Amino acid sequence: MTHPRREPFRSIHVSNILSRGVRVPLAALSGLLAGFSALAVAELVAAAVRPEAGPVIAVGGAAIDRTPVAVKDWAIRQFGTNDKLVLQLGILAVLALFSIVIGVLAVRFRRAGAAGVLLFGVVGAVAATTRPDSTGPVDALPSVVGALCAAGLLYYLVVLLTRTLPSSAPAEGDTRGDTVGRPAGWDRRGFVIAAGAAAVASAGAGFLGRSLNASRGAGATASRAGVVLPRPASQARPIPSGAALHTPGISPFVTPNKDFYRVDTALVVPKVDATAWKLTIHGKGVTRPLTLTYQDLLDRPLIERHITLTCVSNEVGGPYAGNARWIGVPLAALLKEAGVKPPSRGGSADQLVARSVDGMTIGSPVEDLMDGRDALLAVGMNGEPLPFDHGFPVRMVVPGLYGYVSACKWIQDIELTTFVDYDPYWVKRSWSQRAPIKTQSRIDTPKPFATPKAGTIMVAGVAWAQHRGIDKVEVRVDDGPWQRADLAAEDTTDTWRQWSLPWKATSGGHTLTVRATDRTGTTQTEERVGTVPNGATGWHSVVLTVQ
Ligand SMILES: Nc1nc2c(c(=O)[nH]1)N[C@H]1C(S)=C(S)[C@@H](COP(=O)(O)O)O[C@H]1N2
Ligand SMILES: [Mo]
Repeated sequence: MTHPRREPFRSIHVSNILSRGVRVPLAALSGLLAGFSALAVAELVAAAVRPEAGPVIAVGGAAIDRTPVAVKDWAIRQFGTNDKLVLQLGILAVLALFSIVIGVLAVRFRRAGAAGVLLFGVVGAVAATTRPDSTGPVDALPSVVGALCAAGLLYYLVVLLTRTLPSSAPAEGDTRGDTVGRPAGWDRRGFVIAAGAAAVASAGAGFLGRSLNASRGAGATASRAGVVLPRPASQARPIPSGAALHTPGISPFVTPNKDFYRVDTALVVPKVDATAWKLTIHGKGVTRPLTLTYQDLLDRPLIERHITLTCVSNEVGGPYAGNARWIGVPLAALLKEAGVKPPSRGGSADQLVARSVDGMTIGSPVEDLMDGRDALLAVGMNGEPLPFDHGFPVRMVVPGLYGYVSACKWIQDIELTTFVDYDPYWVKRSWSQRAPIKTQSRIDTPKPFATPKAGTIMVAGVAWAQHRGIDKVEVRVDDGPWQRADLAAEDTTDTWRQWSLPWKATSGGHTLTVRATDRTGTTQTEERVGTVPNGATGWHSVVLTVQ
């Protein structure tokens, strides 16, 4: 047998037979590069479609939509407000792992590798088009185009890795003899160039996509910066001196915006340009449908109120409650203008469904919104336009109802309907249709497992029963008698109330427990129930060791 002499030229291109020890990592690298390029290209395409249609956001959002309540509650408990970051990192980790697997598989089964990548594209496309904020089939584009590019890239890289040698002569250095039949060679130079070019191009596409997506919010940011909140026609009553205690460690009476809890399903905070924003009010029993601009709202008489907002997912003693000074348009007046009547006066709609720009739906009882309480279409929070995180340009705030049945952020549509006819987002996910806030009290200080010195210790915290008011807070040390805490002055029944109690602490382990009584005379029940379906009950206690 004679072999043609290998020309020096060829030996630059096909320098080696790929040993198994190198092939697997290179195949894995090819997979990773394909995954990275898919995301990068998708990001760029998403900039042309909608940032929210990108695969990571879409898959993350779809995961949130489908997460069982128990898992969602667990995630909120474990990760708090970082839950979304954890979710996205998780998605990236899974994607990286699958990319590696697909890359390694592709060396043996090229077509299967490419098909695996396409399958991922399909998952992204389905997620994007089935999200509640989807604008249609076009949302599939980022995932589809990204996956096509990645499949092509992976196929090409694998070809370079497993190119058949022009001569069947074993190349220098290959002593393993583990190749059967015609040995596979690899185009080292070609691979390095292709992989490098793919990495650079993907990084460029990804970077460009990112910056285009970021600049999309520029109009919204400018519109927010341009807002001058008018003086409210009706100002919040001044906070009574004595409503805000100065006990170290207690929640401040007014929660600063930067510390205000945030609970929503948005992986990308919606950036809405207020100058282009519109709100429509329509539906059952609406005799005069309304369309309002942001300026229309600012031109109306505004009211300013302190209202304490609470999340139904707040566990006993949990952090998801905050008190802010809101400025907004009274919703009841707008509803009246639209011809809406509450059910008690013959109105045909008993549920108002607010819909946000990100497809969230939140349903509130029309009766409650029109019973005289300060239900607001809020534009301002603690003296500034709503922060983006808290619903800019406009959100609802309703005293006495948990956020998921009242506080729609980034609102854009109000539809009057009935509880029989429509289940909003969380109701479809096993939460109650109606959810007034339950009376709760929380010990802010001392903290659990604190080790203070014996002597007089200030026990202090907050209690809330929005729209009913707090009448009494009691504290119990271990199994001792209930002792009445000192209540700070009441601002309004719609705000939480601070309380404190000096305690002569003796050394040893102790359990402090708190309970509140609202103005209807009802004392918080000791019975522990979880947050699902309409809010937790039970007494908050803190265990500590006095030295
Ligand atoms: N668009 C939209 N609005 C929303 C939500 C959401 O997920 N999306 N979450 C609701 C819930 S469950 C609560 S408790 C409040 C929280 O408001 P905050 O984030 O401003 O504190 O917003 C409500 N409004
Ligand atoms: Mo909530």
